[in-house]
Amino acid sequence: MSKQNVEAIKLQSQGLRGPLDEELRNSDSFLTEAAKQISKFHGIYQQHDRDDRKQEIKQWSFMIRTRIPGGQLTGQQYLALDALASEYANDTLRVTTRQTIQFHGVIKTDLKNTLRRINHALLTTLGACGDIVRNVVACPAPTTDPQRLAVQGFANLLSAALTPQTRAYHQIWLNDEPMVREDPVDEPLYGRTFLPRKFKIAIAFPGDNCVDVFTNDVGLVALFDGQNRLEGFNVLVGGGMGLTHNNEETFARLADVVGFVKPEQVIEAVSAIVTIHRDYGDRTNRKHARLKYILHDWGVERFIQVLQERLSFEMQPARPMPEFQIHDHLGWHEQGDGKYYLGLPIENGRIADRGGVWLRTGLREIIHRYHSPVRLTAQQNLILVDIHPEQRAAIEALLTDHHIQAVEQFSGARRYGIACPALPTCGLAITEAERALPGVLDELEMVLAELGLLDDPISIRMTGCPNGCARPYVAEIAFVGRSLEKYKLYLGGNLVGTRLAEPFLDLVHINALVPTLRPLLTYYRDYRREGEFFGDFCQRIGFERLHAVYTGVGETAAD
Ligand code: SRM
Ligand code: SF4
Repeated sequence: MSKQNVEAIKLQSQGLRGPLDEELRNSDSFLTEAAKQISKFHGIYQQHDRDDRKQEIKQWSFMIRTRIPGGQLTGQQYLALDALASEYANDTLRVTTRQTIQFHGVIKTDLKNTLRRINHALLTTLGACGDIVRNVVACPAPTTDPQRLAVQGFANLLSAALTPQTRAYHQIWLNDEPMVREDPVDEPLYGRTFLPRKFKIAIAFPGDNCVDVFTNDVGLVALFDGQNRLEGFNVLVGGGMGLTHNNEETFARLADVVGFVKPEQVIEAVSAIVTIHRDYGDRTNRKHARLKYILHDWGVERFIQVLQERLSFEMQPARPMPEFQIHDHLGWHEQGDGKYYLGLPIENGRIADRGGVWLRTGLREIIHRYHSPVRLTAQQNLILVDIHPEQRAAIEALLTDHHIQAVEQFSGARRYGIACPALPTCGLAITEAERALPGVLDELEMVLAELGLLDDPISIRMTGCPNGCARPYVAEIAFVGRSLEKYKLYLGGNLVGTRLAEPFLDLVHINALVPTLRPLLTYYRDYRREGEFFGDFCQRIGFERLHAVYTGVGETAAD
């Protein structure tokens, strides 16, 4: 669909209504193009089962994405979502790379009930997809420090301030109100055509980049004074991952640091940046429509100038930030009030009962029994919160009973691995990702064990296409779907998500991924410096030499 068409659909949608309501009432199992585009703003994606290639008539179903600012859920909310997974979806919950939960496989006639039940749990799907501000991500580490809680609270504040005002969502899904068509809401922030493209915001703590803050349209890094009081935020603008193979006009980009704002200035500053995207983003070419291209085309100085003109206060220069360290909040940690939290690795975010692991049942049982609140992480993992010391042993026993592995049982590569859903649900997938990465890691772990590297952290990310949903372009090793069963191999990002990886080899067959990495990892084992991570090693050694190592040609001894 061309950009003009999406723009026309948004313009004619009368505040995100379009033909959605009528089409929900007809007997078709699918939505037509206009309703499909508008349904994204309501958190819904039309999909079909891509495993079933023989289908003469496509079996349509829908992915539903919730919006959960900062990934924070009460235990009751988690249990409500868990129940929906069986009642309306495919018996799984999918933790996403933006701290939300997705359902797959919901049929059209169940959409309304599913959305109602999500809303009854005081959650929403409005704005989870579409050309709009998406789920606001924030470091989920539980804390009792009021200053840090205030920082996490900005995820809710920003989310509320940037939510569309239209009543369409309530009219269509919740209230059974008659459709009010004479109400083409002119959104105060978004206008009638919303944004040219999606818009993403993340909030990080100093030194903790668990949210990959540089990959967002806007990143906020909280900064504290010597007394641990929140001073404000450094503002980062223009990050993004999506690109198209063989189209040099599209690229992954890390955000630039543009200034510093006080806590009371954050909402005004971020809203102003959203309006710059709204007003200057490319509405003629969706592949060039993200905010990152404005930053690229204008340069940072001009961007700051335009932003300043839209602010009622003087934006201060950015302040020094401490270096980012590696945090994924997995394992047991004290949370500051005598209680504990437990970060559990969820392989590729899929919460299911499969392969002898009763992950979904086990989590349900623990959360039901101990009323633990839940946090979702941007690495697709889950944190159980507010655990009393005397409950730890019983929770560990429940995990063991359900064959759920603790982080200590994960290799360094599996712990930091992320894969997007790809096949069979994603309509844009070229290759496997979520279903393939565990097998690739099995094979890789054998090599890592042989080399004595099994416990070393390595970030490996796999996607079924170059759109970058697992943020592969900041990983140390990335496999990006390229053509049938073949991937583009990227190397040299870093564990803390502050450096872009670069393409190393194209069109690597899935069976050749680990054999390709083997000589490079052997070389790393032999020549790395004390404590040096693989991505840093690749950058230091340089791709020319790594290619020589890979092909076995030429001088390869490291300095
Ligand atoms: Fe994504 C499209 C899944 C995070 C970049 N993404 C999609 C769709 C909806 C496919 C589609 O348009 O038909 C995928 C649904 C697959 C499915 O079956 O569930 C999809 N994206 C995901 C999730 C579920 C991946 C995951 O493993 O968790 C993540 C949901 C996040 C959420 O809860 O809101 C997800 N997507 C991301 C991220 C990572 C992030 O935001 O931190 C990115 C890269 C960052 C960025 O936006 O630049 C990302 N998704 C894309 C793009 C490329 C956008 C671009 O600028 O080019 C697309 C395609 C598009 O928008 O046209 C896309
Ligand atoms: Fe689909 Fe591509 Fe995103 Fe994977 S990276 S979920 S294949 S759009």
